[in-house]
Order: sequence, then structure tokens, then C-alpha cells
Amino acid sequence: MATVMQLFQPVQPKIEDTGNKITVVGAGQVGMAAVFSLLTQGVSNNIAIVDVMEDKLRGEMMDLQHGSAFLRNAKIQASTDYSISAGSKICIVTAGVRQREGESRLNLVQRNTDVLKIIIPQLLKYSPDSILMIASNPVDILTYVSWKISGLPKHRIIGSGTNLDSARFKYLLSEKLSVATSSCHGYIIGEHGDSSVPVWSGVNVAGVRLSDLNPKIGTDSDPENWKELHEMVVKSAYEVIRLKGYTSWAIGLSLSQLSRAILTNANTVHAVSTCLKGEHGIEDDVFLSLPCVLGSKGVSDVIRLQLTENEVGQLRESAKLMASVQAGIKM
Ligand code: 6V0
Repeated sequence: MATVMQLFQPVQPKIEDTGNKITVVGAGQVGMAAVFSLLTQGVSNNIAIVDVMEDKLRGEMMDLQHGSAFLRNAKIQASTDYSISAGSKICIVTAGVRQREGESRLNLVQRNTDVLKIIIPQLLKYSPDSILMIASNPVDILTYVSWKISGLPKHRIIGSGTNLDSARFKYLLSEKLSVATSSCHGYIIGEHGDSSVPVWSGVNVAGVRLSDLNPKIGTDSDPENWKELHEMVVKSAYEVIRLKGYTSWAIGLSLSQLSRAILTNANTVHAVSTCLKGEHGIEDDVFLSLPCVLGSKGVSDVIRLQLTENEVGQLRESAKLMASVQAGIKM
């Protein structure tokens, strides 16, 4: 084009690689919330979105592209063809069916396993060095399934796990204590879902452990009923689904935070789903959440939490439940 020829004196061909490409599979509520968080929080400016619904993909892509003037040099692609995902540093999987009102996450297993059998090989074909981050539910089981399908080393498969549950927990603590969420420290570990375990022994503000102030915290005999906070965390997804049909914003932000940790090689600690065989007496290849150090290689370390006997017992119960569900999956 003549105008272009007049405008530019070519010096060097441009390269496409931004060094921070992320593919999101699933252009549904969770996938698009993740994309929006990644773009607006400046985590990545190079996003590929893959789904099976062509029109939806095109609509989402165009809508985001129209926001380019408000973003930081964003490159946004979308297609049903996985070739657009080539060269991704992280592939986030949010595709699949979601819970219906009142349906448990574990109920979704086989339906979403079948979806993963299609998706994972395609992602690795085009991004063989990428970190896989799984969000589809039941996330712990599907992280295990993705590990099995992919044949990747364990550190490169991360389930979004209880990073979200821990965030919900911190929010509820902050409401109860009237301090900022970022100043409330505590982890929910184990299953993302109904059998998750709150680590009351570690909950603290400014290093002051609430369990030192209230030794009964989190137990049935606690007159202050702090246990209710964890019950609210477990119920919260069901409640949001009842009210708006799905959950999206908080999981999108959670996936964005985990991606930032990986892309910036941050070595920050997050509760994510990782293989816990050998930890706290767990004997099976199950994926559950413990606080992990995240960097560019994925999980570099699992934090050895000093858990109470009761907390270890609950974690092992979750592990048994995972192992029994895994045994029934047709891979
Ligand atoms: P949604 O809005 O129905 O979107 C799912 C998307 O997946 C749709 O656009 C589908 O077209 C797409 N899809 C289905 N099959 C394929 C396939 N084979 N290849 C590519 N795309 C496909 O669901 P939503 O976004 O609400 O939820 C997605 C998943 O995330 C569900 O399994 C949820 O249960 C799960 N969530 C996980 C959370 C977590 O904390 N880990 C939190 C919320 C939801």
C-alpha cells in the first residue's frame, strides 16, 4: 500500500513474540474473566483464546480488541484452531461444563475428563514448554487427569486449587476484623470444594496468631464461632451460582495472580493444587492444594506447613476421596 510505503522505512522485520503469551481455553464466564484480568492487570499483553464456539469467540475477541486503546499494546487472537496458541508460556484451561445449581464439583468428573483428552494434546503440540494451569472443575481431579494425559513433570501442571478459597477466606476475615484483606493471612488447603481444610493454626494478622488468642478457634466448642467463616467459604460458590448462575470475577483474578507469579518468576507463595504424594503421609498420586512457591518453572517448592493432627487428618481424608474418584475415571 502506497501510504504505508511512504510512512515506513523498513529496518528490521518485526518479531511477534512478547515473551508473555498466555492461551486461555474456554471463552466462557471463567475464561473471559481470566482474560480480562490478565489484560487489565498488565500480566500479559498477548492472549490467545480457544473454544469450540466460533461466533462467541469472534464476538469476545472483537469486543476486547475494541478496548485496545485502553490496554497496553494488547494482541488478542481467538480461534477454534489451536495453532494460534503456539509459543504460549502458560496455557490456562477453563473449558468444560460447569456446576448446575446444587450440583457438586465432583459430579462433573467424567464429562470434563473427556473434554481434556481433546484439549491437552493440542496445547502441548503448539506450546511444548508451557506451564499448564487447570481451572475446570473438579479442579483437583482434573489437574491429576491433565498430568496423566500430558505426561509432563508434576511441577509444570498447576491446579488453581484453593488460591480462590484462601482469597474468599481472607476477605471474610477482613470483614470480621475490619482490616484490609491483604493484611489478613491464612490458607485454606486440600480440596477446592466441599472438603477443604482451613489452617486455623496459621491464621494471623501482623504475625499475631489468632489461635494463640483463642485456642478453640475453628472448633465446634469455640464460643465465637469462627468456624462459620470456613463454612461460608465452602458455601460461597453455591451461593454465587444460585444468585448469578456462575462464578467468574474472583476466579479470573486468581488465575491472573498465579500467571503473574509464573511469568515474572516471582517465587511467591500461593495455595495451588499440586501432587501431594509423600506429603503429610499421603500415599496416592493425588493433587490437592498446599501453599507452593511459584516461578517460571511452575511449582518449585511445597511449603511444609506445621499442621495440627486434626488438620493432617482432614487433608488425608480429602486425599482418600480424590483417590477413590480417580479410580473410577475412564482415561
Ligand atoms: P461456561 O461459561 O459454560 O464456559 C465453558 C466454555 O468451555 C464454553 O464456552 C464452551 O464452549 C467451552 N468448551 C466446552 N468444550 C470445549 C472443548 N472441547 N474445547 C474448547 N472449549 C470447550 O463455564 P464457566 O466458564 O462458568 O466454567 C468453566 C469451568 O470452570 C467449569 O468447569 C467450572 O466449574 C469451572 N470453575 C472453576 C473454578 C475454580 O475455582 N477452579 C471457579 C469457577 C468455575
